[in-house]
Amino acid sequence: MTDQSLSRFLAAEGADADPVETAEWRDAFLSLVTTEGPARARFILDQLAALARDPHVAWSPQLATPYVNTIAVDQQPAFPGDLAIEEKLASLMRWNALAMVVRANAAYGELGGHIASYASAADLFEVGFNHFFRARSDTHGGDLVFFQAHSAPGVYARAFLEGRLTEHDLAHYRQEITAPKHGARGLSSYPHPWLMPDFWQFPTGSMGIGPISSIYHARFMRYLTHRQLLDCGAAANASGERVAQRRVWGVFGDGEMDEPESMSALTLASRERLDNLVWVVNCNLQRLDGPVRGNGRIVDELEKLFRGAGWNVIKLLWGSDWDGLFARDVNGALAHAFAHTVDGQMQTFAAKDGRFNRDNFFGQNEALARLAQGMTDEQIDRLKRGGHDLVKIHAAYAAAARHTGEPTVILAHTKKGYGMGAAGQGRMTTHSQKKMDEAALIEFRNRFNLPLSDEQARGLEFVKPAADSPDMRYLLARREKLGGFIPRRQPVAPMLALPALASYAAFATAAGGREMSTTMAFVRLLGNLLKDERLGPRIVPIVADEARTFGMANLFKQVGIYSSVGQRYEPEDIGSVLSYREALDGQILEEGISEAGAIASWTAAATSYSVHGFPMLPFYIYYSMFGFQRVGDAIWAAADQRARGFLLGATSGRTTLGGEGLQHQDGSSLLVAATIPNCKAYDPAFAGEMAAIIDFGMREMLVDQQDVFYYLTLMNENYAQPDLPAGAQPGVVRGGWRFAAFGDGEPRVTLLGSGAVLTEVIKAAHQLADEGIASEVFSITSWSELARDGLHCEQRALRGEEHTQPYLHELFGHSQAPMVAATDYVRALPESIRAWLPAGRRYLTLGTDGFGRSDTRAALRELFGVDAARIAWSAKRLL
Ligand SMILES: Cc1ncc(C[n+]2csc(CCOP(=O)(O)OP(=O)(O)O)c2C)c(N)n1
Ligand SMILES: [Mg+2]
Repeated sequence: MTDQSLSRFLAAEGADADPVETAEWRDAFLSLVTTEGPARARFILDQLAALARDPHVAWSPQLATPYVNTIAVDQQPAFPGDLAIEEKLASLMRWNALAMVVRANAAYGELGGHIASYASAADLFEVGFNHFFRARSDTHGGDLVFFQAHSAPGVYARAFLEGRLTEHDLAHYRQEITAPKHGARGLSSYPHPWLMPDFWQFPTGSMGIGPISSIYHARFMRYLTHRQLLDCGAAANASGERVAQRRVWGVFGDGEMDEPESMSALTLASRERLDNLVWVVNCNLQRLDGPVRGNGRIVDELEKLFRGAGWNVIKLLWGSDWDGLFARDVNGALAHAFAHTVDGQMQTFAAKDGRFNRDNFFGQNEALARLAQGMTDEQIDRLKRGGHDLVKIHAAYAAAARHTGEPTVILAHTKKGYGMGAAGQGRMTTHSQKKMDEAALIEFRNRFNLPLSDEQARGLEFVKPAADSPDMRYLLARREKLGGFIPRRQPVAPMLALPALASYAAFATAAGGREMSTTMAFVRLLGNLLKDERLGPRIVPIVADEARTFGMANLFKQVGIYSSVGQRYEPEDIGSVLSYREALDGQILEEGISEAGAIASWTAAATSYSVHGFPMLPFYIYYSMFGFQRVGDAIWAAADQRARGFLLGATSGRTTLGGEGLQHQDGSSLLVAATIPNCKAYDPAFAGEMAAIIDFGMREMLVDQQDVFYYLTLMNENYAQPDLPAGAQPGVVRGGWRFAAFGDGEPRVTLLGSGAVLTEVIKAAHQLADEGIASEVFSITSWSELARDGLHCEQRALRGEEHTQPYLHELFGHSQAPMVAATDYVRALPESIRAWLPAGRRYLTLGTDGFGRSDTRAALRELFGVDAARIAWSAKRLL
């Protein structure tokens, strides 16, 4: 600590009972620093701190530091670019981003969009684009950059200057359907890979998903490196150098930090020493409704939180023009004033002009007033916060990139709606402002020196300098140096060679009536796939502290649990064949009790094909109730980024799980899964079906490169597993097949079932046969695939296009017998196919609507009415 910063600190601390004594201590410490150096000073402080922790003293260190920049002026590196050009370019982007939002809303008031957020984040983005964010190229794997979603107009504005988007495209912001009709490219509201598959990589529109996802991506890059699959650059070597480490950058909002997902994995990032991860939190002190912490300071709060979680914290609070003020402020009047200014007040200072700030901030006391002497109101108005100063931002990013051993967060202080003047800067309502009147446009033009006539400004014309201008050449040269344009999503990936079904799943497809649960069968199948020489290493088994529940403990030994530090202890069960084995090249991702973390891991692996050009195949197995219900939004985001992989909802079925009760028994996940367009959801009853679906899915995703993912429910009920008949696979994959006929003569009823409840359906068929009623039984593997097929056929027919009959007609068109369907899920699931059944067939559905409760399977099935007796009874009623 320098003399100056110490005095600032003391000043900020408040009243001092004995200033003379304080000064003696202070002088002693400063002379120690001067004569013995900082290392010795730190040692002495550690000694004193140990003493001070004596319970009688009860000292605990302050985690917050004064409200000043972490990086001292003399530690700032020289700015390695052309400041004037970069500022000019940033101004153009600000304008074009603003113009596209205002134009869209002038034309169609309903389109929405945001101006104020990018206005506050523009400089934070631009320093990244010009100096840090690397694209994937032949020589570098590229950085992963998470852009704040509602600042997307700024990213489009840059792509326009870069020549990747045209003026015509910008004019179609948020008009994705109309744009192609006008020969333009529609620009999605927020980063959506689904909608712009060659552009956006990471969806961040749902707050909190981006932050947690960025952490798990950074960790997944370590996993790939440690398993020697793909070198993503190592952490620092012994001499502290790091060659070409690929980084994950995320620019997020200060309001967004309140999301539980944003915060939940901070300690994972530090525990894993993810120095490949840098977050920039744009502390504009505002969210949508108002201040993030009007009565406190969000920067202090985040500083304490991140520091406590083991992150390197860089505060980027004040711009270069404050340097002189701080230098002259020997008594720490500024730090003291900041320590007593809450964010709500700071926001008011942002919203008001120079005169107001002179009177109300610098006017607080004599010392502050003296500092502001000699400055005009205009100069006071233009005093920049750190996050608007390219030089300071660069210094912070460079320090973050250099930092080893910890992830870094940069807390960047900015003004929301920066430069929007009286129309929006620092205003409570600025977040949702989408209109600017003519005077405000002219003021903005003036404020940023834009090369626009009054008429052009009023007409919201987009600006782009000539291609051969120094500005444009500079812009392109910077990106070329960093490997090309970003964001850019690469949809192509090498194909993976897959083993034949019979080589790894014969035990399931030819089970010969052996008893097992589909969960056991899946675990065995996974174990076999892991042994495949080519595919095996690409598999990522993921669990959230439920591996033992699902009988997967054997995999601990077989493939090991990934640990970035290996295993530093002798496991208690070391002699056992199921020993808990952690290893640097361990394959299982054991995420502990964090479904949010596990699904983020799954997403990182499931998008590796495009993010890294290196396909991986994740299998995340979890309690099905804690999937779509608990982390549904994260799954939705994974679908958006075209994830490829398997989700396994185990211990599924409201009655099959038995004793676990209301909060565990899942009766609805398949229904939610069906709402995700690229999720193929299955409820297989038999091990052979499960294997056939996984086999088909692997080929669809890894060979045919389709952007789909699979959800399979797995059950824990043991029952006899029949052979999968030859030729059944296509029907299994399409969603259903005729399992068998029961009784003598023409079947008088048709019974449908899925999952474990199919066993009840089969029992019912036997009972009916005993009573002389013949039936046929269909195994429905996927209600949602059947419904989708029906809908698809119907739509084609309505449009007058060539169409086929729904597959349901193929399955059920041959008979007029009444139908009864039973599942372990809410009735809406089997109801979803009703519209596409052959005309005239009566159809009754049974299901498990309502809350679960704990009891035996038999009791639960009786209660919900999905047991054999009720199924048989229902069939007879229909007859
Ligand atoms: C999960 C979720 N909840 C709410 C929103 C709506 N929303 C979009 S931006 C925003 C405010 C963001 O504030 P902050 O994170 O501080 O970003 P700023 O615009 O201030 O940079 C809100 C509430 C959302 N996108 N996602
Ligand atoms: Mg904010």
